Amino acid sequence: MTAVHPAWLPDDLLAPLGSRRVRVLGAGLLVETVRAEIRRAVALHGGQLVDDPGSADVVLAATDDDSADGVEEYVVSRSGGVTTVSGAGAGLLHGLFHLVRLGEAAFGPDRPTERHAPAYPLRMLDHWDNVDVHPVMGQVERGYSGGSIFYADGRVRADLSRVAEYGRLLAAVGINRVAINNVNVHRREARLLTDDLAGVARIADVLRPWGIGVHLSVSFNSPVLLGGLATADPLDPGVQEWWARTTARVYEAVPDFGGYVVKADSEGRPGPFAYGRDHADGANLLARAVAPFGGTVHWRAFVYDHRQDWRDRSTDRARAAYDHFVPLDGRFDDNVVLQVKHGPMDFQVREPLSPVLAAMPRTHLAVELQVTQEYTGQQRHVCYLGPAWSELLGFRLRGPGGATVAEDVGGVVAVSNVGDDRFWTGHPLAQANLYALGRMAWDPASDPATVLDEWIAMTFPGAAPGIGATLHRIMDGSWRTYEDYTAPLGVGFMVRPGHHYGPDVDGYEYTPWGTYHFADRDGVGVDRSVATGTGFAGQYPPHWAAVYGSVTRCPDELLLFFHHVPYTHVLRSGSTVIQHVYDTHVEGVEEVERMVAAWAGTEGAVPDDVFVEVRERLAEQLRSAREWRDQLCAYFFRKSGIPDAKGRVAVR
Ligand code: GCV
Repeated sequence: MTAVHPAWLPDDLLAPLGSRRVRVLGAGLLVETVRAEIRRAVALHGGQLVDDPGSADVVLAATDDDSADGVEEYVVSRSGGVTTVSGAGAGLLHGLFHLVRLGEAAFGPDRPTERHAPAYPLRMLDHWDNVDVHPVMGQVERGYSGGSIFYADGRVRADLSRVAEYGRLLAAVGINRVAINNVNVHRREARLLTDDLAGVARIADVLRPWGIGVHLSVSFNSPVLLGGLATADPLDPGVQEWWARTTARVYEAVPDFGGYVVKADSEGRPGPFAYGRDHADGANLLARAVAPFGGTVHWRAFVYDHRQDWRDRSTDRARAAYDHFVPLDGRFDDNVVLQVKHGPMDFQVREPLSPVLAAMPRTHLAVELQVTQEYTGQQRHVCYLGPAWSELLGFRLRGPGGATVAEDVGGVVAVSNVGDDRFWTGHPLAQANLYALGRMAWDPASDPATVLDEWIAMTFPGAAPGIGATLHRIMDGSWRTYEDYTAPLGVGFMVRPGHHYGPDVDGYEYTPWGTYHFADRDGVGVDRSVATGTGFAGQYPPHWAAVYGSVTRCPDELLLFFHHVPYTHVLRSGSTVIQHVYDTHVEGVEEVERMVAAWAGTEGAVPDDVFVEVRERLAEQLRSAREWRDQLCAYFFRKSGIPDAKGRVAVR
């Protein structure tokens, strides 16, 4: 078996630190992790772990006793030829990885003192891993990187060394929590809460030294499913007592357990609606069970009617989260975090921001992102998502001059893209998305292009000159390229139902899951204006309600999300809708052709295994992009009867 890929922590990267004389001061679990990292680095690169204060080139000093809950900030300074990092708790660990990132630059001339602190205490990954292999979804739901790193053969893995390596990678980018099972909690996975606590505790033991806390997704129906109760009604004293008792046992096994993640009344999962209760009743039930132990409940706002009738034009999936949750603002307990998908739909390549993110000032909110590329090429396509996340985290949902989304929320949660694949993420370049997620959750104002360069420099430290620029060229614009050759102008969901890979313009159009484009012979798009449509545009604060509600002011990239327009409608760009479809699809494929050619030029300059793996995946990306182009262009030509003004698109 080939060794697991080191991702952004290859041994070579430790050379600047590992070749020096390093002193580590302090005691405790996380300081021991720092010491072990230094031992590893100096053993590889000829340096030394020293005790003598006079002989150290580098000092890593714990400023307080450490704990996973501790303050995470750190300070780096350089004077008199000595680089010093100090931090309490996980801060020292983050500071260590900051030195690794800086490389030789950390040991140059004296530097001004730098202070670093995360934007949020909550920087979390949700794993959609099943303990068993699900007959339809496989072991990792929407996973494109092999099986689970946590479970094998129907139980928590006996050998968790891969999880320890994962913890190290996550600590190096600043992630501090993971939820270790699928939010779609099936019967077997539900039992993690009760029968398999020893396994959960072992995972927590392995991640704790990396400053990472463990959370569990639980079924709202657990009292019935696991406890044999007749009801899971949140207002039933027996149910409350069951959760309190069960939770106390969890904390006995895992004293620093993070809390529960819940998907309720969503896509068939059980929830409070069955008992005539609302989501605040449901969330507070669990919040009160974890509160005595300092735990948190992550309650997902992904609630919509997945059994709607496509003939009914008044039901709009986009409205659902706001309609369900905004009236509950102020009713959630203090240890509830409402976890809101970034868009009102479902992780499409382009969506507006969810209006919920600006509408619940009395509720703790976290924005949920998707690192796993369900709708963005399933890790067969290069699609670097840093620019998309940067755009949405920096978006001023309350209007110009208002707070950014990053300022409005209290944390970032993202669905992980990792599996037991040798490269961790299937596509080797998809590692950059996990890296960027961690870095941007730490500092949402990070420039995604800089983060990309950082990832390239760390992952390919020995690459020949110029290779970094080539990789940058391939990856930096790849999200917009993906958008170009797939669904146009914000319309979304033109994917094959079920697995969601590849084009199918009408795939979801007549299903119970929602209706997405309403294309007919005259035009395309969903009217979500207040005046004539579903009214969704009116859920935004006044500035964006006015912009999105206006067919002339709405940004091009979201036009079809908010309006139904003729194919001849002239966009703000000056192009017509139909010509835009042709242009972006033709140009998107041309861009993928350039990506393929650029990658060919890296042969011999990046490791062979990475070269071959990426080359094969790019070949599939090109095939798939052409398929998207041909289907989309043919579909809209047939609907509109208007040919490509530039004559490039075949009339089929
Ligand atoms: C875990 C989408 C995905 C589902 C996922 C769901 C969710 O609908 O296709 O696989 O379920 O989102 O976020 O809960």
